[in-house]
Amino acid sequence: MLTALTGAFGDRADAVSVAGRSTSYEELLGAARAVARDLADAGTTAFAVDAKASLETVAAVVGGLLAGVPCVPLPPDAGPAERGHILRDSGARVVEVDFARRSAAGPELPPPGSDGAALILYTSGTTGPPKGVVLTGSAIAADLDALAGAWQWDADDTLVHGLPLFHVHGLVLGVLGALRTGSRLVHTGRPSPQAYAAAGGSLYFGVPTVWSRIAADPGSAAALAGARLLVSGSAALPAPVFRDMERLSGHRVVERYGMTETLITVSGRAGGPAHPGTVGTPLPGITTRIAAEPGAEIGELQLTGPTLFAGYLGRPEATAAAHTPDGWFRTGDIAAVDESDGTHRIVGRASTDLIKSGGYRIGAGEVENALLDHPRVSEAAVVGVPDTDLGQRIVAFVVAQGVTGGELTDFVAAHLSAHKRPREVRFVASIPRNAMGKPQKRLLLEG
Ligand code: MLC
Ligand code: AMP
Repeated sequence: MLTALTGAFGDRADAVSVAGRSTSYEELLGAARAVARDLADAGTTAFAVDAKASLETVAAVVGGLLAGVPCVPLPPDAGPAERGHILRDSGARVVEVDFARRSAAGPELPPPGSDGAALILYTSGTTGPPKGVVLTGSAIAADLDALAGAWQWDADDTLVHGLPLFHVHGLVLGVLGALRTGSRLVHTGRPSPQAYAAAGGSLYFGVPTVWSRIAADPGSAAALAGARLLVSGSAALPAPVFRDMERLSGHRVVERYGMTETLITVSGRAGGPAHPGTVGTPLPGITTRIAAEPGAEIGELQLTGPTLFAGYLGRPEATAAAHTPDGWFRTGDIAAVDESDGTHRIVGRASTDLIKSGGYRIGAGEVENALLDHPRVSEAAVVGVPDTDLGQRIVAFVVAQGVTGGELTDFVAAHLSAHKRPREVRFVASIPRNAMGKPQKRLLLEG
């Protein structure tokens, strides 16, 4: 998977640059070997790293791949509830990396075809705490090769992004993709419009919130005119943002669709058509189908292919429930396919209890449980409300006394992580429920 580290593309002092610090492939390999050696010596079976945007995080992930030990990247601001759950559930040992420690020798690159768990990424479902998604090296390699083909992504590129390093977008595509294609990587630390504009890259990744903020800053958008390809994903790119980016930068942003469990499966192509509201066609090796009611054109998107996860860690029932009896993965997304050219359109999600805010996937149930842990809260219902900046923003309806909305927001941010905090708290006398006791969230929103 780590073709760049084999010397296939030569070396340079600034091969990988993260939040203002640069390193060569040789130095990165040395630091990763030191991590790999420690993992092997300690007999570690899974390890966790505080996944700040840093060279240490890159070295840790690469070290895990060298040692064949799965890495669990922790959101760096995860509070005690989220962090404790992830560490207990995965059994991972927290490892600290000193990038200055280098090892000349160590476990060599694993032979092609070795197929253990490479990453365990925690992601939210509609209820309960996040589940560990087990991704193998071969699934990741298959996805990156398919994307390199679709985007004509190679060692002549400079990839720029500023996305978090504990999810598929920033870590798998944004770091491992660069190390497999040999493209230079510039991680901007934060994904600000000014940092993207200053980076001088050829290939840019962003979630829609990032593109929307760039489109609102015409100077930064215009500075991307010299790039080769701008790619959006992790949530739907609003049509006005697509059009503003085209007007300001001359680029029609290419959209691609994916999930933690499936990696990226559907995408537009470099040089191919790009239309707002569409996510392109399946990547080579991926087969999709729409499970629609008779006569309907939209339905659940289901898929198969070599990029799919190996299961939810320790949860065979949840893994089984995520598949159809004939073995297709159920995405939970509602989609439509244009019969003339196979272009896919993501129309929405089957469940309103999975929220996408700023490209982060957040389970309503997880935020509700955190709110209910507050001694002053007796009932809570959490929804995603349309938001021009974030796609959806988290709104919490609570029955509570003697506490302010700000205090509840801070409570969730501190216990889970900042991006799971409600952006708005509404106090209500009661939560409307159906006969089963399930909150009727639509009534709350209409009220
Ligand atoms: C504010 N902050 C608080 C707070 N209020 N912290 C604690 N308590 C409070 N009450 C702080 C935050 O910590 C942060 O600090 C700052 O305010 C800004 O908050 P934010 O929510 O982080 O920033 P925001 O501007 O809303 O973020 C927008 C964003 C972010 C686009 C930068 O949403 C983002 O990075 N999204 C990317 C998500 C992603 O990569 N998803 C991919 C999933 S994979 P500080 O100091 O930290 O700034 C996937 C597959 C696929 O979906 O298809 O790709
Ligand atoms: P995650 O597991 O965080 O990767 O979130 C996956 C979800 O993000 C998918 O199930 C979709 O709902 C959503 N998603 C990803 N890419 C797109 C896209 N291009 N358009 C619409 N939704 C998307």
